[in-house]
Amino acid sequence: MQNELLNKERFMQNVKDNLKTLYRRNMDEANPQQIFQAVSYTVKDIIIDQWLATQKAMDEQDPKIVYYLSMEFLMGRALGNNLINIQGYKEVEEALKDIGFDLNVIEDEERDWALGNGGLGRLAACFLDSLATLGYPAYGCGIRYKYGMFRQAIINGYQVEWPDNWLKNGNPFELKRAERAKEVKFGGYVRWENDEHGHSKFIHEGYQSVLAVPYDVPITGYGDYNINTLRIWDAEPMNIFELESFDKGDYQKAVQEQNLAKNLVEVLYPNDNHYAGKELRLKQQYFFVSASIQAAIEKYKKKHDDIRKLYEKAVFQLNDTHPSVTVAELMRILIDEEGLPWDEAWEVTNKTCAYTNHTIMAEALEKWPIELFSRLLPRIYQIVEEINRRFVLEIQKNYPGDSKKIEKMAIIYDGQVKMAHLAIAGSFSVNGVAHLHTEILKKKELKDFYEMMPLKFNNKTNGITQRRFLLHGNHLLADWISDRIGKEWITDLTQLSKLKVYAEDKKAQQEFMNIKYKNKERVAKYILDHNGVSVNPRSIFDIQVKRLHEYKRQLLNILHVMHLYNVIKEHPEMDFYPRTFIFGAKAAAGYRIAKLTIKLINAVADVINNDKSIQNKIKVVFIEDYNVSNAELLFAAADVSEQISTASKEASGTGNMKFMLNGALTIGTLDGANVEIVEEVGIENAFIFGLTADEVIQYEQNGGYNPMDIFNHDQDIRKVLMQLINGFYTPDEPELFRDIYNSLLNTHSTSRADTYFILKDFKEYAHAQKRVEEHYRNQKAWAKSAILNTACAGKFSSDRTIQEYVDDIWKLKKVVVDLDK
Ligand code: DL6
Repeated sequence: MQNELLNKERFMQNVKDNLKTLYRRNMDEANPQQIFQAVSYTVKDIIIDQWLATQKAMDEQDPKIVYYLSMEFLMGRALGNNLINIQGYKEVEEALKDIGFDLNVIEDEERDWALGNGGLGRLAACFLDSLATLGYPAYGCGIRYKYGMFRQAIINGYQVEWPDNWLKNGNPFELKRAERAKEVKFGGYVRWENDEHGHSKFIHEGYQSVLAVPYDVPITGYGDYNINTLRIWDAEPMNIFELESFDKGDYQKAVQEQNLAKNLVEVLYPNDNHYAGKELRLKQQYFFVSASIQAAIEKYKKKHDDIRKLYEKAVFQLNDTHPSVTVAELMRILIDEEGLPWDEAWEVTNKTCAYTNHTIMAEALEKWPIELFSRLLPRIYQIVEEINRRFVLEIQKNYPGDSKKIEKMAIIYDGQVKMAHLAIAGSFSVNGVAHLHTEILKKKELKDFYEMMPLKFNNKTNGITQRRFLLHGNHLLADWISDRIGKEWITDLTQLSKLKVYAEDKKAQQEFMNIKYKNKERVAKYILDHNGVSVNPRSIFDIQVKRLHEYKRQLLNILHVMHLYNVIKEHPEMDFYPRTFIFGAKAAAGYRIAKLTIKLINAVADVINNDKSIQNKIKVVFIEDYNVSNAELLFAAADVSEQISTASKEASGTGNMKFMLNGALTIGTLDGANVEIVEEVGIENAFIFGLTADEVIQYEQNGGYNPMDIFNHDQDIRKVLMQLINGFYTPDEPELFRDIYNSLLNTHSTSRADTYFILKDFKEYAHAQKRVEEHYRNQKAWAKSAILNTACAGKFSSDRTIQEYVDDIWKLKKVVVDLDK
């Protein structure tokens, strides 16, 4: 076996032994789920020594550690990824094949670890993979939600949400660390008391507690792998066995604490780029932040006496504002528990916290009513008040007499606690996630902060891990690449540029397109099995998979499909290259217009897919329950990558990078990281259209534009829009899509008509789609562009992103692990 820790015979023997101890079964009696569990435990056994060795090396070398604090880690499945990273995938695949099992089928037995919504959570997962691969000491800190991102079913064209009971069969990779549990307190009141030395001391009383219990999950790096840890916190009642409290008549409190623990980690909030303001969400935030910071400080104090130097050994990266209560929690511990004076505590906090902004969408900005915040976290609120008082003084010093600045920048204002402002004030670094996004933060969204503290601001363009999204997701292409340029790309993605010489090589072009074809066949089979729709792998696979959000403009895509259908119906003789439009998206459960858009896509699919007269020229497919695992298949099979957000709205995007890596050509706006993708691959190898970010911002500042002008003058668009309200797609309910129609044209709603400039960009989008078709007809030209997309994707590895975080923000040193020690 490639990995010397893996010996085929021993591995299979261990699988058999595990089957016996876990299920009292022999191999020939076991079902795929049982095999999955037994194989996973065997892999864990292999990993565990290296995990121990990494921990030991960390203890000895005492490096600075990054704690990546995130409400979301969208990990996907672990088994395949671990096998890839310990370099044993093919060997285990063979070993299982020898006894009649297909590793793919076994992998399908694992439920996705869907502890995240979309881009932000998946980025965190990619970062963990890169940190381990590069050998940097890191902990991911998050929540062990009992139910992750809901499972989506499509019933009668509508999204239906099912609970994601991902832990139903147990999680073979996790380790419960009960001995590391921490108490987290909510509610109550605070008072001050003088201690025996006359120092005033803070007393918190009447609170409810929960016990935060960590579950550790190994994060394998690739190759000479380090094993880092993802620590996800579960909640248990503090006093479950303390009958004493019943004796005191405190039955009520005991029950409340049990309920608190039960509810706290029950479910992930399914909102992406949208803040719902729920009390439980703030509880979740404080819960995992408090437990994680307590654990980090405990670890630091094992080896160090001087808490004022915490920042030399720890950095807390705040993944968006969700964990920004870290700033105040750290202050609390430093002041109340470690006895530091305010100024010293503030200096330590400021040198230890760093904040990443992931969105400019106003509705995603977290702000909590003072009433709720102070009731739930009374001591934390006091600290935030004091941080705010001092921050406002600083603003006044910088801008004497300018009350507008205070209005715009204060942490507490208008009855609300503004979490982004707290994060910025308390951090030494503030970064955006793509060049354009960071510029918009500096020039617009966070302009005042940037002007007052320019040195804090920096950009870190996102990245993705090639181990999951090429090596695991696209075996055929991965092998083809390795045959041509060797395997270094697996840990150094810039090596892909060596593929450029193949872009015009006829044989290479053919092989590349053949691989794409095979991957398309795989997806065609998936679609037939799951949707009952037969699609032609020779058609252009045009894919838009991401969360459903108005700004991502799935609506633009489907309106254009409706337009194409009209054109084909009107001109049946027209030469039209067959196209399969594939969508995959979950809508937040309460996001009405997004859910209606899903229904529209499915209604259009029903009509078009069943219209024999168009001879299969268009097929429309909605992939149910889009998730990390089926995403891997889709990226590998895409010809066209739809990245069509309203310019300025998508902070970065990471799906765009995954498609590019797999040789898809982008049709997109100059938004987020699309800008950098085009810089790398050349505009001639992508299809760029639409308003620029500056133009969008300009329109927004002038109150928008009038979509009625377009409706009145453009017959194609008018026809499509009328089909939304004349029952063309839903004859039984002609009014079904009225709200979508209204959102584009009208008037009835309080928000601007066509907020996301769909009609404004429609014509250019349709034109760009024509260019796609023309380009695809020239298979050589297309193959050249496709190879170049893969060859130019080197920049978009999360290894590069992590190295930039390390160099500019975290200042970490690699841990050297010696397995023989
Ligand atoms: O940075 C990761 C990812 C970006 O690629 C997406 O463009 C952005 O929309 C997403 N942001 C969020 C914000 N959620 N909240 N809050 O998911 O981050």
